[in-house]
Amino acid sequence: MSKIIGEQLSNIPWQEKPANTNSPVWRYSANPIINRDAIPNSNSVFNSAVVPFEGGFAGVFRCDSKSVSMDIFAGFSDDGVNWKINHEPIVFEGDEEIIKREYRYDPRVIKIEDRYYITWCNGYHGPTIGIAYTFDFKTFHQLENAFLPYNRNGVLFPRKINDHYAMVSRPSDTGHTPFGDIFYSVSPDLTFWGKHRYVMGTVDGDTSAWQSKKIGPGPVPIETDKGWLLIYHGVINTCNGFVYRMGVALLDINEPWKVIARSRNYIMGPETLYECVGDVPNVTFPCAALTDAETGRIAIYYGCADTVTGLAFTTVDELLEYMEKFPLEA
Ligand code: BMA
Repeated sequence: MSKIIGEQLSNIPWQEKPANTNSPVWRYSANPIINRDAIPNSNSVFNSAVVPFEGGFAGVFRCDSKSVSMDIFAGFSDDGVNWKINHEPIVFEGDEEIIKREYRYDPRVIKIEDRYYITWCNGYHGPTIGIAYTFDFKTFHQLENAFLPYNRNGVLFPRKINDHYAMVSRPSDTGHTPFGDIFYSVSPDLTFWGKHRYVMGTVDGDTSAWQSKKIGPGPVPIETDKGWLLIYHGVINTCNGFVYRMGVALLDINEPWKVIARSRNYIMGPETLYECVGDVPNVTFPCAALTDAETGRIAIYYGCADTVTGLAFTTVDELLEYMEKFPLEA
């Protein structure tokens, strides 16, 4: 048995693994949990993030509007399954140059010390990583963008590592980025980021072709007694376009740019109708994970076909055993 290091959260959503499944991750039986019309003006609600908050849960949701403008909205839930999402997007306070909005999408959320931090893909003369904090999910203060454009998928670690805030991200381009590896960066103050280290990249050839085009970090890394569990997305280019699946890696606890283990097989990919059909077909895109230290349970929130939001389950042992069973040799 391996251990998650963190809060005991017996109230996270959970369903037992169905009998006769070979997959280390299994879907919530009533997926999708958030439909595309969850708020009056939404075209789609997907790639969204949640955290424990005041005995229940809070989240930041990517809602593309009916004019197909991409923005992020706060929401609340008692059970992590049924969500009430605000009808208006988050309004940020901060330096007027920085809070100017081009677009915002694919949020991640994490509590570090006394507050909740949100990172997202922020349009500032191209995509980069926006960072903001809130105490109450009502007022939000935006900090400086972490990096120069172009970058996507900025994901904070849930605590400082060697006295520094830490983030994994994926340098990119202005478009749909036909490349992408994961890098690690640190900051003393969440403003100045540096000491950039390469973590891991795509896999050429047919060893692990589902992650041959680009990869990017998904949920906030999960601290375990074996290292940081990183659930990430991997992309293959097919004759019908990109297909997004989920993978898992284990990173060194003090030097997280060092990869201890990584799965050759994907842990979940588009299979159901709501994952294979939508505005962008064949996308499963994880942005959050709730964990329970007591049981090792993990509830993954993921965008489905860029249209709706799904929930899936696994455990720390399932993921570690799967990496051992199907290892990607360095
Ligand atoms: C990526 C991001 C995600 C999206 C995915 C599939 O580049 O834009 O928001 O889910 O493409 O379209």
